[in-house]
Amino acid sequence: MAMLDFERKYRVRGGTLIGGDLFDFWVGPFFVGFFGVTTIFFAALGTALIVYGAAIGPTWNLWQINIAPPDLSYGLALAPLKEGGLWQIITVCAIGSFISWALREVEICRKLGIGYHVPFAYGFAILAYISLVVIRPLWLGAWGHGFPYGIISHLDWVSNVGYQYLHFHYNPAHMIAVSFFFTTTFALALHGGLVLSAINPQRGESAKTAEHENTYFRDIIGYSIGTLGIHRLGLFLALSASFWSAVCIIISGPLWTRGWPEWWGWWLNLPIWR
Ligand code: UQ2
Repeated sequence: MAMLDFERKYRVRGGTLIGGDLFDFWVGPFFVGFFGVTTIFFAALGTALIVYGAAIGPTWNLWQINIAPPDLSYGLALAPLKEGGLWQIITVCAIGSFISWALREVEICRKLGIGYHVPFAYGFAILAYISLVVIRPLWLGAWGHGFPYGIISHLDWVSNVGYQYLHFHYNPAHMIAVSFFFTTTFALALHGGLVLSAINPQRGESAKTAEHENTYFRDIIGYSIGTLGIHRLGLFLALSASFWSAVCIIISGPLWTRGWPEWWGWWLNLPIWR
């Protein structure tokens, strides 16, 4: 079906989660919807507060601008604006706009009659962010455990938190997450390479099909996961990377306070070595 015919077919009322027909329209190519409005609202307010935070800060150097969470002494209380209160409101705006965006994705899925895979996947990214700035700080009893909003400052935070556990690469959940990140890039490289090899032919040659793709991998490793399967695998690998990233940071502090290398003592202490 041509795109213009399809537009007429799917640009219809309905599928909204809230508000009925209110905001059920498009602006150019963009669907608006109730959650399009709330996305714009939270994103605009959050961005304005970041710029305000930069304005009252010591630098306009893009790399050095920093909006820090409250001092640990504030615990889980609201802090004054210039003492981390800005960070707290910006965090609410970020979560508000991320979740609004996810719900707008859901409304578009409903209009199209497709599955919720995209918002479901995006939800894992939201989960990873919320793990860092809400779940772990709550569990540790202070918003000051959230990460600071700044290009260099958030890198420093990651480095400092890593060294706090002596050697973060010994965190078993971190190991699993990293392995999933690498496997994801490996799978996408295989998939991108395979698809281009088949359907991006040289001038004068004809495009090949899935049979060629299947045959390539059957010939080389005796197994092809299939055209649908590779996308299922890709989604699983990517979601697993986000999931284990969230696990690895949430357990650091709430469930394990010593160096991660020491965690492997359970292995050295197995009775089979004696
Ligand atoms: C495949 C297939 C595709 C692909 C790829 C494979 C025709 C177009 C990349 C090969 C992938 C395999 C064998 C799985 C590799 C496993 C891991 C954990 C990386 O068979 O079907 O469709 O793109």
